[in-house]
Amino acid sequence: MNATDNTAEYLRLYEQMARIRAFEDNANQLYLSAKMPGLTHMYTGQEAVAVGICEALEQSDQITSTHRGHGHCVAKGADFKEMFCELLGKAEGYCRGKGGSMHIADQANGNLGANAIVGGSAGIATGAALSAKRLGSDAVTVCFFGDGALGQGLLYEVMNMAALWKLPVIYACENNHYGEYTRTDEMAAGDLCARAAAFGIETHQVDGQDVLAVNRLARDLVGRARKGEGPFFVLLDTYRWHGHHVGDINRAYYRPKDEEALWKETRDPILNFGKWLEGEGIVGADDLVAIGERVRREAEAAVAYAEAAAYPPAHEVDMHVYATPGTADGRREELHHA
Ligand SMILES: Cc1ncc(C[n+]2csc(CCOP(=O)(O)OP(=O)(O)O)c2C)c(N)n1
Repeated sequence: MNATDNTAEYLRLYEQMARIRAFEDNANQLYLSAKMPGLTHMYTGQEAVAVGICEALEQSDQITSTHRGHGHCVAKGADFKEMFCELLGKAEGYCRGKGGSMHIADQANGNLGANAIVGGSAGIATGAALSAKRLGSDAVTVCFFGDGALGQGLLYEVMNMAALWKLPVIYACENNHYGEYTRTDEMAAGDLCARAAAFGIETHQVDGQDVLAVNRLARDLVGRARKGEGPFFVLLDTYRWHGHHVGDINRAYYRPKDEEALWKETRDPILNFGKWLEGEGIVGADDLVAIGERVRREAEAAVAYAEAAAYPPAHEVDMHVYATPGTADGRREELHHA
């Protein structure tokens, strides 16, 4: 098959990665201009992981995310305006402004939520997969987590269950080589995939900067998980461009500047995919510039919207914390007054 046969899919992969980058650039600006309360963790540099995987999923499939969660959220279909409102604590945000960057959930699109607890979403993802299996749906759940979560016991408890019960879950470990300020090889012993393989889980490794390679693998594994061949474990080699969080500016004491430069200059997933698209004659340079401009305008318009949006009223301070049992979407249904 000719590469141009898949033009629409390729352009979608490119645009979704560009949207994440534009979102993060604007989130960083909001922090730097002191408009955003608290800190946030940039996903910049890792876009091919979230997009390659989420583009292999249906809207009804589910994901769980991490403290570095904006990329997963955008890739699974979230709306920029609701995301920026959440970052700025506004009432129209995904959690009515009460969760912030690290707690965005978007159940309508199958995003069960970011999670500030490292490894915390592993139990939720496995539970979602168990639920899908018992309900007889063919939904697949992807559990995104960082290499730091490999130090959390919960992950091993749930991988054991998932393997025993053949659950439709994919554990996607984004190895960006650092957990906060420590190199992964200084905190995780041995072969990382061997940890999952010990439970009899089929494991895969893929270049997390290559969106096509990630997407190809994800399509295969999602299809197989749907047929009951799960669970799977995928190790994705990637790199975060920014600090651990937006306030982590001077990183030279734990991460060499030339290492950062090398990843940015030679392994930018968006730039490299763009070059490939051009080289294959699928798009021209102008087309890529136009996509970049479009997503930048979309992000800026959403920021302006969020800046002008209202904060929740003071009398709602103890509301919207717990969902009413039995409702599918706690945010949109009538909620308990806590
Ligand atoms: C249970 C727990 N321990 C420690 C922390 C503090 N903490 C926040 S992020 C982080 C590093 C996580 O590294 P990794 O999982 O590799 O994700 P990355 O930040 O690299 O995306 C740590 C230790 C936490 N949030 N939760």
